Amino acid sequence: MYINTHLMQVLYCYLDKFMAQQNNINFGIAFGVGVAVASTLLASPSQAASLVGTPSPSLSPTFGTLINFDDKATGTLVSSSDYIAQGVTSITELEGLGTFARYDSFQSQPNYIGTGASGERGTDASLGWDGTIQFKFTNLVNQVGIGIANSQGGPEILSIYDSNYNLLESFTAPDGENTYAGFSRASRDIKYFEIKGDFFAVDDLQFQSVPEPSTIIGTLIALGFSAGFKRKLYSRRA
Ligand SMILES: [Ca+2]
Ligand SMILES: [Ca+2]
Ligand SMILES: [Ca+2]
Repeated sequence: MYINTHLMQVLYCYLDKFMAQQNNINFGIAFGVGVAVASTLLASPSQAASLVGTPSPSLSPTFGTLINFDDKATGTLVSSSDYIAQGVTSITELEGLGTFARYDSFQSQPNYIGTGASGERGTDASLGWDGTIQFKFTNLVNQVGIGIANSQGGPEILSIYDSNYNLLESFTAPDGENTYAGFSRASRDIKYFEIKGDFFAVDDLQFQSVPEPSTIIGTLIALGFSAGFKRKLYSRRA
């Protein structure tokens, strides 16, 4: 918060200089320094944080777009392209285990998704419902969450990746029959969200994309330039 407030002060200072000295060649140097300072401050790394909440029927937190997998009949296979219209480019089970489909849910009803009783990788608890479920988003997002049913077997590990498939962050979902978990980040840099586990199903995917501070700053700079340019045009016409 300090950085953002300080950054705004720096930019306002240079925008003021811009308005007052637009015919002064020194402005170019001053503005350049301002942008350089702003860029340096913005280069600080995102603050990452895991998110833990409550699954349906008491879903918390709620944010952005919700996909509850209840739009098709129980038993319907999950197709990679099912939720393109909602902003999910693809949904894939990366290990090719079992039958990746909608099953009776005890989170939001009637469905959650998983690999079913035949989805067993063979190196952990022999209960089925194993897999690595990957969501790829159309636009970069900064917050994601998913309901996880993980009553038995090994743990469920959540991971997020950037658009080059570099790992951004990973954590193990809390133990419990049902939980809700995900990530909330200061920057909009999440392209892929994966859940890898032993005996689990997922429900109530949520994701959202809120403007980064740099986007707001960029808009302010653009508005400043635009206002100054228009003023210059008017003064030339006069
Ligand atoms: Ca559901
Ligand atoms: Ca297993
Ligand atoms: Ca489990």
